[in-house]
Amino acid sequence: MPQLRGKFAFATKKVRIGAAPLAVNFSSGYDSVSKFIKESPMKLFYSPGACSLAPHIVMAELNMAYELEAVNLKDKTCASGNYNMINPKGSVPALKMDNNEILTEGAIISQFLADQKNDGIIFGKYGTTERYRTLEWMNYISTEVHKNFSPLFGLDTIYKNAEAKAEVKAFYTNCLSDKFNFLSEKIGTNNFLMGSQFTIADAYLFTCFTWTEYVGIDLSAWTNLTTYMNRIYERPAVMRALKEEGLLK
Ligand SMILES: N[C@@H](CCC(=O)N[C@@H](CS)C(=O)NCC(=O)O)C(=O)O
Repeated sequence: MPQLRGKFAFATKKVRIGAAPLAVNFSSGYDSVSKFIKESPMKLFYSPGACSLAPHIVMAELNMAYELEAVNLKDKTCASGNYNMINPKGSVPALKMDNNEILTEGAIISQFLADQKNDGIIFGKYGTTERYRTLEWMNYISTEVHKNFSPLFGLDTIYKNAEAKAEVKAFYTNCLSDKFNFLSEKIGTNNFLMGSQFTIADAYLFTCFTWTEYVGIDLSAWTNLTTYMNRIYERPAVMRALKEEGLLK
């Protein structure tokens, strides 16, 4: 498994790949998603190694034209200025769609991106069981895996008391270990979460697994999961996304 660098500081670099000046339309306008006026490539606001890596991988897998803009999550700045003006939630990812509206929530951004191609490969087509099974995974990863990592990232800043810090760390590490046991059993010897086909759910789970070393969880305790991780690392689109975020040595 390649060593990742950057240590997911969620943050500091300002990278812009072919970024055009941003003209943001702040209306939510979710109902007008289908009425795109193709103006400029979509732009993903990301922080290196953060959960924004998942939709970044999806864009690379789909081989779509896209731009990237790094966000400093500590001071909420990016090349376009005050990130809170772009995404008032203050978190990454955010996607500037090609009608200039902003879409947030990583799990939804990935679905939106896959639906642009709508070939049913990395996300099942509307009405298929595959689509809802993939969504079932997306929801599980978002609520049970991703969000149980979050407290581990803030330990040093939140807890000054070493004992409290250790207790919280043990609690969330155990919690994640339970999820990893379940995932290991479900993945088994399959190539991906959905069996033989890589989907948007794998992009998301892979992203979460890249955080294990940083939070001190040894993923090698789950052989199925390290095999799964290595398989995903080898995908050209994944390597591309990691390189674009400056995470590959
Ligand atoms: N509900 C959001 C949460 C995204 C999230 O947790 N982003 C983290 C990075 S992985 C973040 O931006 N944290 C900094 C902050 O919220 O200030 C989603 O699922 O997209």
